[in-house]
Amino acid sequence: MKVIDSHTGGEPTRIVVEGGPELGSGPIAERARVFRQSHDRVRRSVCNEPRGHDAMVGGLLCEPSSADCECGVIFFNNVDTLNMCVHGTIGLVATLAHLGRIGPGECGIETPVGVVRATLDEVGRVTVANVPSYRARAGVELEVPGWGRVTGDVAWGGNWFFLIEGQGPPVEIARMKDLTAFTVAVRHALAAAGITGDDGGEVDHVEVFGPPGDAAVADGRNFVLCPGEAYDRSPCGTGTSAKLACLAADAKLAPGEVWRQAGILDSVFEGVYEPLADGRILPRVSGRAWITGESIYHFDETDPFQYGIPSIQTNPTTS
Ligand code: PYC
Repeated sequence: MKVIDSHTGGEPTRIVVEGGPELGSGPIAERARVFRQSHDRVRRSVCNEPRGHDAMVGGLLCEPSSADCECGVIFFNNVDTLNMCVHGTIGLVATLAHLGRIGPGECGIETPVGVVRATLDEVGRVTVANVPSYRARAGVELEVPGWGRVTGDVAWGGNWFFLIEGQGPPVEIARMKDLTAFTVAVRHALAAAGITGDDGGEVDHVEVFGPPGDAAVADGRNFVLCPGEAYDRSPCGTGTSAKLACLAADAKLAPGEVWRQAGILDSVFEGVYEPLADGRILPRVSGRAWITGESIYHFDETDPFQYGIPSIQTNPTTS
């Protein structure tokens, strides 16, 4: 198996470019189901220790089923497959450029939740026209054991998010452990209260917003808990899309106006949106990825951890 590593605003992406499992030629959503059901050891081999770590996001490069796409991709992390991943799509585009498969311009990428279109510019910046996004519920009140009452919005940006403004620990990297404990507790409380996306999907990303470190470069800073217990080192592109949907719904950002979303490391994604006729928005999120390495993986029958160490999730955190 051959993989190419990159990072987007600090968040790693590892694309499997050769030696992945055979998943057939159906739509990527169907192939993602087969991957999840029958090839979980590939996910573990790529993302979990000893080759990976909890923050790693993997992507399996696939042939597209739709003629207007350059490729398909199935993203996954240390615990499961992901519906969509914008930082990973930016990493995928950098990887395809590194391989000489694309140059500057636009390409279509098929994901389990729809086709996204990515544009690579001459200096390596990538803009992803993400899947249509929307706010499903506003002002949801939640009792979070150990933290009290928390109010937030449920929104879709390619994954389901619970967005919280100005509550919980300060959004600063020095408070990363507290932010993780808070957001894990929020996610458990969402599940316990039966709060899901409006398609019944788990709200498995929790996003907390605070003021930017430097208002000259960003409009806000976020902390995003991903499925599992790792936080996104980047500003999270699906999370930025969910934020744009909430800003649009509250009439706080006009179509085409730029929102500069900093992540917890102060790397910045820029987002704009276009309103769609059905009330949803089309978000466009821009950022940059850098290639960090290439590897060939070896699988030794005598190695008890050839397919990775299963990740252990801790109990609900209440403080
Ligand atoms: O950028 O969309 C994103 C993302 C999702 C999970 C980690 N990054």
